[in-house]
Amino acid sequence: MPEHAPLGVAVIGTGRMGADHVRRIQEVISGARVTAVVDVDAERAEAVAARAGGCAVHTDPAKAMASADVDAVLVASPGPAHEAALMAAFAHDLPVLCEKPLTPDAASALRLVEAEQALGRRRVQVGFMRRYDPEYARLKALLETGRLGRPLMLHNRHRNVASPDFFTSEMLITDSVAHEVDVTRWLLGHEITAVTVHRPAPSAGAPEGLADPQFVVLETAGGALSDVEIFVNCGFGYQVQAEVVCEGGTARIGDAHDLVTAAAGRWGGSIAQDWTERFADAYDREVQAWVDATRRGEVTGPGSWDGYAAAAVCEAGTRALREGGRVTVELAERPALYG
Ligand code: NAD
Ligand code: ISE
Repeated sequence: MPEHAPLGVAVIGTGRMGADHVRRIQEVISGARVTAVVDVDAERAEAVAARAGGCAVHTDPAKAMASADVDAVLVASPGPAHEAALMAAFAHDLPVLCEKPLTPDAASALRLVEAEQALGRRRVQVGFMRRYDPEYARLKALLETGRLGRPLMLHNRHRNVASPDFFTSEMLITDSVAHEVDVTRWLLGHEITAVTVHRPAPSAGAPEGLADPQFVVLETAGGALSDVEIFVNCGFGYQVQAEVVCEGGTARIGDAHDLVTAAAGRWGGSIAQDWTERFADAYDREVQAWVDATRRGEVTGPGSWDGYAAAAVCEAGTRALREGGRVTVELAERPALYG
């Protein structure tokens, strides 16, 4: 890639997230352009390419990666397809932004960590976009000052309006709580060592057989506890909130993300309806940071190790959900490549 040329990006998977990332690269951020889109559904890819002003369309990720105008890859296919896409990107020596989860299970995530190590340098940023959300970033910066003292507890609430048809009870953990797993590791600065999952009586608003809501308790190596209310059929809105309780005070985010009005004897605002609205800024900052770092020849942000650690914690979580009780997290040794 010539020094000042925009980064040519192949976007793999043109569903909800992939199409939004294509729009973001073409219309919102700087320093990159979409040179190829890939989807097993050719018609969907064609439609997204047309809306993006035209680019190459493929159904095979490896074919797109072989193109001379593809400098980097954004993976937004479903989790089970990520391992093959990342292995192909490694084979073509291309940097990658991979939507969460890195992969849906710990064994495949560890294979990617090992393959990246064999390359001898980091190539992957994982799409844990909450690290780029201005509210979460302020919370992290405050904790880093040490002004509130040592964090003791982190309380998280994660609510979605409704779950998609294919959602299973395990996916509340692997697809949704995966975000709080990353947030807990990042904010508290320690690995998660054990998981317990409580199952309140399911909501009448949840599909038959879905264990929704769940209450997940994460234990960390530093001794702090992190709890997560996950409720994916709450019906009323998309809410993500976090409160850290420290020795010398508390800090809380996610209460009001919008305009508050007062009129006719009432006050209030609106609640976002999904992640594309609540985390719009975070996705923009995430993709811009990835493009900027890639153009400098660097990899920043959450990486393969973070994706693997989250997968290992989620695996312990799904076992705790199935079998009950407290399940310890089995984590490989952290390779030097990941600091
Ligand atoms: P989606 O089902 O809307 O889109 C997935 C697309 O990938 C579909 O068009 C499908 O045809 C295509 N696809 C399937 N297998 C493929 C393959 N092997 N190669 C190329 N394309 C393939 O899904 P989505 O909601 O856009 O989710 C995509 C990814 O984004 C998932 O990893 C999901 O967990 C993640 N996600 C992240 C967030 C977030 O907040 N960061 C939110 C939603 C989804
Ligand atoms: C979805 O895949 C996401 O990543 C969203 O951020 C999360 O809120 C939702 O629960 C997941 O299904």
